[in-house]
Amino acid sequence: MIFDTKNIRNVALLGHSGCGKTTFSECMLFEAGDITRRGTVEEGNTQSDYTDLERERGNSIFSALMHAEWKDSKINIIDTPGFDDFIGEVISALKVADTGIMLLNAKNGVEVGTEIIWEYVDQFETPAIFVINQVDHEKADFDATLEQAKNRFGHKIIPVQYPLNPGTDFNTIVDALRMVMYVFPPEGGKPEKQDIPDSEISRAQEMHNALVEAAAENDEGLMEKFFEEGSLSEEELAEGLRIAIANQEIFPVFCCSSTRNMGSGRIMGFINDVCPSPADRPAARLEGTEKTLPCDAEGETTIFIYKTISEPQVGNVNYFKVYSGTLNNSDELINVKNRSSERFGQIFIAEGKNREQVNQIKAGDIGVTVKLKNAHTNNTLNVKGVDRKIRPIVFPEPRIRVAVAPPNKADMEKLMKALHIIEEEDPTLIVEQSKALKQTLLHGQGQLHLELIKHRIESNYGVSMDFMRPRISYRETITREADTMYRHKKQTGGAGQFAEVHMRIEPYSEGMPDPHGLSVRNKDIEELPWGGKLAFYWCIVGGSIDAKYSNAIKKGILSKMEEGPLTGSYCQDIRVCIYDGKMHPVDSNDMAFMLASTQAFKQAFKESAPQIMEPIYTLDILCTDEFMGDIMGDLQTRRAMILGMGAEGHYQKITAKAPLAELYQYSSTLRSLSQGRAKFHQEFAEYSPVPHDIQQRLMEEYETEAAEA
Ligand SMILES: Nc1nc2c(ncn2[C@@H]2O[C@H](COP(=O)(O)OP(=O)(O)OP(=O)(O)O)[C@@H](O)[C@H]2O)c(=O)[nH]1
Ligand SMILES: [Mg+2]
Repeated sequence: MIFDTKNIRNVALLGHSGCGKTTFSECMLFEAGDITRRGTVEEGNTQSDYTDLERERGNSIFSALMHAEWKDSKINIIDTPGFDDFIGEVISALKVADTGIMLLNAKNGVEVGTEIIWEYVDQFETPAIFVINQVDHEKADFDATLEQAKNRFGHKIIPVQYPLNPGTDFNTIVDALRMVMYVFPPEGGKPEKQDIPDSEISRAQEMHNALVEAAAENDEGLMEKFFEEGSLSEEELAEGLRIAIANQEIFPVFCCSSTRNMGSGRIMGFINDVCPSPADRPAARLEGTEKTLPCDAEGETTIFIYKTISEPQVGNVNYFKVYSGTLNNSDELINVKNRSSERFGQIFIAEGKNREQVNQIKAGDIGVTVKLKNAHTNNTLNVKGVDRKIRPIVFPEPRIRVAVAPPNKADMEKLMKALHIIEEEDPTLIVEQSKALKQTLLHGQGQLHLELIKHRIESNYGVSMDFMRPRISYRETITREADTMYRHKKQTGGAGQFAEVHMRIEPYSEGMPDPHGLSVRNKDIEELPWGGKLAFYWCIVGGSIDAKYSNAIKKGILSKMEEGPLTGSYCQDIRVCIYDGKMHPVDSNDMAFMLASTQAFKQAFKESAPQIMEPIYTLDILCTDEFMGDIMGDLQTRRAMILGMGAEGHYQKITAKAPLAELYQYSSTLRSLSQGRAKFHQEFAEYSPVPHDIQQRLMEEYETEAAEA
C-alpha cells in the first residue's frame, strides 16, 4: 500500500531506559492488527528488539523501524534505545521523526534519560507528546509524574487524560479532550466508552478548558470564537491543537499501561487526527545554501540516509527518508558525497527485522534498502541533475576511550578492518591509531557501547579484541634554566665527525624577556604539532658555528622533544638559546650538529628541574540529591578538585577538574554509583604538573619499558 505524504506520521518513541517504549510499540502494532500476539521484552520476542544482543539483554540497543496503519495514516514508528550510550540512535531517529513520543515512567517520574533526550528534542524543534506509562504499577504516581514534567518542561505540558484508578487495579482513563471515560477489559485493547462520573466532572472539565484555551491561543479566529461561545467544536479543537503541537506550543500528556495494553489505541488516534504529517513540518534545511526543501511528492527526488547497519549475509542495510519526490523501485540516484550512482533495486518498508518490498515510497515516508554500493549514514542522494544536500546529523562527541588490541598480534589487520566497518555505520564510534600513544584507541559513548562493539566484532567478524587502559598523553617541560655543552666527536678511519654546541634552555612563556647576557641574532618561535611551543634563539657571535647549521641543530632538538627524555612523551614550552660552539672545517656537517644538539638538549633538560604534565579534564556531573555524597566521595579518590556545586532544575550539578589518568571507566562507576540516574560530560581543560610521586613512578615505568624493548 502506498501512502500520500499527508497521511504519513513519523513518530520516534523516546525516553529513559526501561520506561516501556518497546512494550508500547508492541501495543501499537497489535492494536493496528499487524501482529496477532504481543511479545514481551522478557521473552525476547518483540518486533523491535529483534537482534540477539537485545534479546539477551532485554534492552533496546538499536533504533528499530516499524509501521502501523491506523485509520487514514501509516504511522512509522521508530523505537529508540533509552540507554545514554546509544544516544546516537535517538539523534538519528529525531532527524527523520515529525513527532517525538516521550514516554515517562509513572513510578519514576522525570529521569536523567528523559532530560538528556529532551535536549535533543528541543534542539531539533520536534513536536512532542508525552505518555505517562506504567500507570498500572503498584508504585505508579501519575500526579507526581505530571507535576515533575510541568516543573521541568514548563507550562506547555498540558494533560489530555488521567488514570482514574492508577496502581494495580488500573483499568480506567478519563479523557478530557473528548470528555469521555474509557474502561478497559482485563486483557486491554478496545475500551468501553462511558460517561465521566459526577465525581470526576469538575476535574475533567478543568482539564478540558485548559486544552481549549491552549488550542485557541494560537489562532485568532478560534480565540474569538472561544471568547464569544465559551467553547469550541471537536474539529475546531483538533485544528487548534494541530497548529499548537506543530509549533511546539503545547506538549499534550496521555497515560497508558503498555503491559496491559490499555491506552495505545487512543494515542494512535490522536497521532492520526492531530500530529503533523511530514508536509506540516518546516521545509528541510539544506547544507551550503539558505534554500530549503519542502516535502512534496511531486518534487524532484531527494532521499537522506539516517542510519546504516551491516547485517551478516546481507551487507549494508540503509534506512532513509524521502525528503522530496517519490522513490520508485529501480530508480537511480546520485550520492552527493561521492558522486556514485546507486540503483535502488529493492525498496522496502520495515517491521523490525522483517521487510516488505514495495514499488514506491513517497515524500515524507521512511523506507529501507540494501545493496547500495557506497552509501552510508548522513548521505543525501538525488535524482540526476539535482544537487541538494540535506543538513547532516551532528553526532555527539565521544565520552570514553579505551585501547584495543587482538590477543594474537597477527589478527591486527583483520581487527582494524572490522572496526572500520562498524565505525562507518556507527557515527558515535571513532577509531584512532594514535602514533603518540602507540595504541589503537576506540572512542565511544560509554562502557556498554564499547562492550557491544566488542561483542559484535567477535560474533560477526570472528576476531577477538582485548580492552586495555589507554596510555595517557603526558607532556614534558622544564621549570628552571640550565646551561650545557656537548661535543660530538668521532674519528673512524677516514672522514671524522665533529660538532660542539652550547645551549641554554629555559621554560618558555609568552612575552618573556630576552635571555640575559646573550645577544640574540634570530628568533624562531614554533607552534608544535602536539601543542605548546619551541622558541629557538640563535645567539652565536663571532661565527663560532656557521648559521647554515642552525636548521640541523633545531632538528636535533625537535627530535628529542618528540620523544621526551623522561617518559618519551612530547615536550613543550621551552626556549633554547644556542650561544656558542665549535666546528671543524672538514669533519663538521648537519648530521654531526644534529646529534650534538640532541645530546645537549637531553642533558640540559635533565638539569632544568623537568616536570611531567598531565591532561586535566573538566567534569560536569548531574545527579539527584541522594547520590551526591557517594559521587563526591568517589571524586576525592580521583585527585579531583571540586569547582562548584549547585541546583539545576531538580538536579544537583557538580563541576570538578580531574586528571584524565584517574577517569578511566568513570562512566561505569558513575552509573553504578547512581543506579543510572546521573549523567556527566567531560572536556579537556589544560595540562598541569603531576605530583612528585607519580612523576617518579612514570619515569621508572618508562625506564623498565625501554630496558625491555
Ligand atoms: N507494570 C508495567 N511494566 C511495564 C510497562 N511497560 C513496560 N513495562 C516493563 O518495563 C520493562 C522495560 O520495558 P521496555 O519496553 O523494554 O522499556 P524500554 O523503554 O524499551 O527500555 P530500553 O529499550 O532500555 O530503552 C519491562 O520489564 C516491561 O515489561 C507498563 O505499562 N507497566
Ligand atoms: Mg526498548
